[in-house]
Amino acid sequence: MEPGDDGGTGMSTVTYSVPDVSCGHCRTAITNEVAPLPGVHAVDVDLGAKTVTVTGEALDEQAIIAAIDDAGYEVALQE
Ligand SMILES: [Cu+2]
Repeated sequence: MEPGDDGGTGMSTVTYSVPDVSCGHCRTAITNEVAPLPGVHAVDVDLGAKTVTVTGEALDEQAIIAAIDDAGYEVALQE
């Protein structure tokens, strides 16, 4: 999926690799840190793929990385 697939509303999607997520607690901890950030509309933690996908407007990639780090997880931007 490409950023901007939704027809130009300014929404984009960024996926992060978070290798240590393993259970619902991880999902809740990360969601609670990332969801309140400016522009974030949705946070999807995939426990199988070990990724966090954030959808929103004018996302601050570094702020999201810092938030996941604050939750206690190693994180990298997934290319
Ligand atoms: Cu967990």
